[in-house]
Amino acid sequence: AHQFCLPRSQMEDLISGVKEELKTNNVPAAVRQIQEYLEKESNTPLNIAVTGETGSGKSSFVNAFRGINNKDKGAAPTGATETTMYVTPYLHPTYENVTLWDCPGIGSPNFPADKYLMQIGLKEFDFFIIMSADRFRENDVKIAQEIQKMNKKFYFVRSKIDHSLKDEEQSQNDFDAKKTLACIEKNCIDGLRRSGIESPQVFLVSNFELHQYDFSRLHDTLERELPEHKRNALLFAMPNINLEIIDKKKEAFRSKIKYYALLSAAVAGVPIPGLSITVDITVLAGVITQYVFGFGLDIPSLERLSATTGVSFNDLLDVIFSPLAAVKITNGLILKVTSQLAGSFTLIAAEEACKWIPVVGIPVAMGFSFTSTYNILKSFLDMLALDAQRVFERNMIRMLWCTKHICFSKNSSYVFSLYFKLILFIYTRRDRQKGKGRKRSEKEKRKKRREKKQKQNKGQKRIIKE
Ligand SMILES: Nc1nc2c(ncn2[C@@H]2O[C@H](COP(=O)(O)OP(=O)(O)OP(=O)(O)O)[C@@H](O)[C@H]2O)c(=O)[nH]1
Ligand SMILES: [Mg+2]
Repeated sequence: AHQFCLPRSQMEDLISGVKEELKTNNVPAAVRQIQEYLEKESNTPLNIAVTGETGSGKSSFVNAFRGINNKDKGAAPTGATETTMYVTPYLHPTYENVTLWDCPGIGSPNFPADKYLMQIGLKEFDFFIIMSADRFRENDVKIAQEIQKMNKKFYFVRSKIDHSLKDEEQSQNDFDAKKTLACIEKNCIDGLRRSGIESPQVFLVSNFELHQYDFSRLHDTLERELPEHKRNALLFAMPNINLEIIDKKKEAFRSKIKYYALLSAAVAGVPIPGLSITVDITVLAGVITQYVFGFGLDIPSLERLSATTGVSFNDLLDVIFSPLAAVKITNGLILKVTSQLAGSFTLIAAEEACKWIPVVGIPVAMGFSFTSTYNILKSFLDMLALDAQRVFERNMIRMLWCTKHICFSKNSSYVFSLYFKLILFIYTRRDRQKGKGRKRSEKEKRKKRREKKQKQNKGQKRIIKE
């Protein structure tokens, strides 16, 4: 299982800092400390260089990894002719600590292979992706050997696999996608071995279908080989290409909940009424915002997803049930939504009351505070992870219609279960149309939910004022 441990001392420093501020009744300073801590947490830099010969799909890979369509405004320019002329950094749209460096093609007159690395500079690259749309050539191997000399890691990515499969299907009578993929991989590996790379790893990828083929294996490998403190940065920047990634994100978030609960308990130990709630709400708002961004459930991420997958934004909103996804999170909203969670407010009220019972009061209040923060965060994490799953399913259903070779990815068994869901969905809809189903149709329900979400978005300003 994925375990990310927070450096204990940092959290201890935060707790003692917050307690100090609260002793002098300086709530804004305490809140600021918490917000700074949360920001710092997602600031580990990760720099990925994408290189390879011209036209191999480097810029398209940079865009795909960032969840951006080649045609979008902020996309790295792509094209059939030599396009990228300078080493260009592209920040991840949600996690600006993650940068993809789009490099020019190796071996063009402007970038001869022997001067290439010197020209692009090694910068602080954590690893290199060496990309080829065909077999890897002398220039790719030269670069790999240079990178190795610098003690850096590199990974070979064979791109445009969708294209290769289509070509093969058109030219072979006994076309078998699985065999073709194995053959392409073997061909690349053999070529690299012959050129002097000892045990090359090759990942087959389509930049237009990251959920397919080897992209998720590439992520697993990177995750294994990256230093521990960088893994989180990579994981959260990853697009939700399968359920496993969503689960990993959830687990990474879950493993931290106890520390926030400890923070909340420590604050409850300061005997000033009302303080604990103010700080708790700040912690909740900050952490839940991290969940929303991590799962790609914020509005800009959903819009980008809609642009790349072709599923309309409203269709995505239809499968999002949590009141905290696809809205701007404010303390007011958190207060409102947590009050609707069964039990949580009773615990918060009990905690406040307990503080005033001499001797036993404070420890009991701390216990209540720990439990309520823990439970609230866990409930929202579960809810948002489920939303992320449903959004992923919604996209997969669309992909089913558009992709031919979907059964050769990690999502294969899942895709079959989706087929069943889809058939079930069609049947229940038919029943309802006949008037045998429930009173209110699914469509109406969805419309209501969407309207509610829009209202919620509009109501934000009012809540802030309050
Ligand atoms: N079918 C398919 N086409 C791709 C894929 N990746 C890139 N392409 C297309 O290949 C062409 C070149 O892609 P780019 O991403 O511009 O390649 P590049 O390596 O950045 O090229 P330079 O900047 O010139 O070095 C574009 O027309 C892309 O749409 C892929 O995985 N599948
Ligand atoms: Mg390019």
